[in-house]
Amino acid sequence: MKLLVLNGPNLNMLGIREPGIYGTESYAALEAFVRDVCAKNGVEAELYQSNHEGDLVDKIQAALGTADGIVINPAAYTHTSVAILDALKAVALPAVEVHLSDVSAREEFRHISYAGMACVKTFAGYGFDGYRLAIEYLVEHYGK
Ligand code: CA2
Repeated sequence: MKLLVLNGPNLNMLGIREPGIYGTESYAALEAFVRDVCAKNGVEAELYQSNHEGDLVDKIQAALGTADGIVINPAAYTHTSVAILDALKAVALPAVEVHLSDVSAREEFRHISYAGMACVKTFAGYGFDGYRLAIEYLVEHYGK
């Protein structure tokens, strides 16, 4: 199984600020964690982080025909981006939404998720482990 693991804006800043919300570990540590989970599950993974909405849309489109599923933390674009929602709908691959923090317990504007409307599942508030839950969910339900 091939998965695209996408991370949105500012997640490259992990561990640098706001450790109370996002933890103390770096983005490189998150990548290492995701690669380890994928290896343990026999998954081939492409990891990509961008601070730009169009880049994320391009990457989602490129997954069509090359990936079997998508794990996505759209970060702030979660709450604003109809373009990412439309891209996920367009490729129609099984996608799982991940958030490090429990967005439902934070500001009201974080309660809406456009991307989530095109996702089969959401894991929020589990830190890095949310990515493991998302990968294992896709393997269990869509693996081959
Ligand atoms: O909880 C999550 O994973 C979020 O997707 C993270 C986004 C936020 O806008 C979403 O509402 C929830 C923010 C990512 C920014 O990450 C930072 C990391 C270190 C320092 C500052 C921001």
